[in-house]
Amino acid sequence: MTATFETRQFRTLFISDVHLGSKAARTDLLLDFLKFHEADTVFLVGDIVDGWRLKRSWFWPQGCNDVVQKLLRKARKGSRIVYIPGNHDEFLRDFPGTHFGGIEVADRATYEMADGKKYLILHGDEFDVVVRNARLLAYLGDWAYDAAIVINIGLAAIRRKLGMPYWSFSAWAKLQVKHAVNFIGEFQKVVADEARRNKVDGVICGHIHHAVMTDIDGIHYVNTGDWVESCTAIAEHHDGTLELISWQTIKATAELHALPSPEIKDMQAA
Ligand SMILES: [Mn+2]
Repeated sequence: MTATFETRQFRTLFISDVHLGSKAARTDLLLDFLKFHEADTVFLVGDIVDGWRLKRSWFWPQGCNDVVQKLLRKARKGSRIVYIPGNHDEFLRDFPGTHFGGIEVADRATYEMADGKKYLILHGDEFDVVVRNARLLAYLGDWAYDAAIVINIGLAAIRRKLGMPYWSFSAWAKLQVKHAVNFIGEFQKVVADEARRNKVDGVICGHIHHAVMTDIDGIHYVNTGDWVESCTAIAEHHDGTLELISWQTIKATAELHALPSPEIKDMQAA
């Protein structure tokens, strides 16, 4: 049985890590989410399309088209849609500032919420190298940190030209199960540091498939999560308040309540 929902209207929606083209993408849930959630602006915070997976073997079921159509339709109906590429859809990084079908492509963005607070919006993979080599870089200092980020971006571009896949943080962190929590904490700290350096109040990113809204030393760190496992998004209300929406949980709960009660079932059976 399908539960029905009231459509919710937001100022902004933030979605990342859909991985269209990978078998794990929950296009059914995302379509459903997009149906019941409207916004003036939609930020796609990277890894929407899994270019690396598609390169290995083409997998593009109807659900993927439906998601793309739904987003293009939102753009046609007047939503501003900004696509910030991640490491899995880095083919789009060659096209910053371009538009396709009403969707803007940008490397990263600074965005002001309705309450005047400024947020840095980025995917987050550029900090992988710092997370992996945190101790070494802390020892070497600021110059090494900056150099490491530049080298990481350069190497990723070369690997991309050579057709080599990007190293995946989330896959790697999962392999290091025992330490995964530390890696996530380190990633969050590094991204919050970047926000601080950019003199903004907060940061919204994706990449590590770990949705959360938390304060890290005075910076509001927000992660959109993913549509592979957790099926989460961040929404900004018209007063600037942010909400973490766990669509999978909301849907499961609603469907549980939508089930006919045992008495009704008995009556139907009779
Ligand atoms: Mn990523």
